[in-house]
Amino acid sequence: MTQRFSFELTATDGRARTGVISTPRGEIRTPAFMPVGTAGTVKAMLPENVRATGADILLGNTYHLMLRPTAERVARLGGLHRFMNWDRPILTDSGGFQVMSLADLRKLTEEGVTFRSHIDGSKHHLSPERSMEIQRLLGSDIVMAFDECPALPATEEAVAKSMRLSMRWARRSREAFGDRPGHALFGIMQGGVTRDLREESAAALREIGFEGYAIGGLAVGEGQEAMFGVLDYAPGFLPEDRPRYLMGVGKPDDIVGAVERGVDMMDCVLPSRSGRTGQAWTRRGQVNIKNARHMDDPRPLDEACSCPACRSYSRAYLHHVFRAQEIIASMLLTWHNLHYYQELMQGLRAAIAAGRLGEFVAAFHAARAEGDI
Ligand code: PRF
Ligand code: ZN
Repeated sequence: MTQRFSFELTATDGRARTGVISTPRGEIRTPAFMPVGTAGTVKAMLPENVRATGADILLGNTYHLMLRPTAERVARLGGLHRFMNWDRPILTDSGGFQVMSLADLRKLTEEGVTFRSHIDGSKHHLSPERSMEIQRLLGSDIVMAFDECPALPATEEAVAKSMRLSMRWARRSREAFGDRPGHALFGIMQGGVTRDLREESAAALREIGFEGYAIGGLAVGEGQEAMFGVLDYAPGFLPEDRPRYLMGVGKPDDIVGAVERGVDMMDCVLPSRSGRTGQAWTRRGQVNIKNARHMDDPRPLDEACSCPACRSYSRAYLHHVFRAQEIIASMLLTWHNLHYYQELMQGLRAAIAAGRLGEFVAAFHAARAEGDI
């Protein structure tokens, strides 16, 4: 192994950080946004085009891939990187979160969770040990510990009980993961919006020891103000010299607020999913390309954007192909959205490195306040 997993911070501005995660499959510039490739594809995009938007790493899902085509089959075919034609780093989520939101007839015990597939009703089991095995079979570079994310609203007592189960599962995940040079295991903090529980969870994870630490259990319906409230203290409970990953976040303004509060990595289906539903994200906020006001508009989505959708097509064309349900509508809008997200991350990284994050964030909010052209 020529290159082990490592994280180097290169600059900070207030609580915000910029740096580089090094892995045998390449570097991840932080703060990083990870496009979601749930089932072995970032929907509507070729991997080389996802790379062209500026992505250093993709997210894949244990839950979806274990059901179809199965982790064992992916392993026989040479692993997920080769299977999906993406040779850079892949982070895989551990499955528990998706079981709770997607699967049928779930049964949770100390040992793990039994459930039925949302695809064909077949019966399956996940535990810390099985999740580690699946993520190893997939060939994931960054493996997530197996956790439970309680559905909100929940009582503080229920959140505490769930968090403590997740911390026992985190220890079992660490033991089952073993020693795999070049691969990383991240622990996941839980504890809802309760400061003491977040602190207890972080202490438990630090005691076990991980290559990186995720903040889970947020963006589950609590609202941005409550989420930022937790992010005002939670990153500070985690080791400074390890990457911090905020799971499942978010909208562009969530990302900016999280980076200001010391988050290094994020993932979200929003840019890819909303591309397929006709929503574009630009410097000036959200644009719904379905809207009739675009029907005769010869201008690009964003004249300052250098993505293929903005360089070569009008709003009128994007509106037309979306209304006509042409596949190119999903392709172009997804490309634009991923490009916009990665340009935002590059802007945040450069601003932190220059000690000008405050100015950058002020300009970000000012452009959005102007609204769409
Ligand atoms: N745990 C895991 N995956 C997740 C979450 C979590 O809490 C979230 C919460 N936003 C998104 N994805 N394992
Ligand atoms: Zn564009």
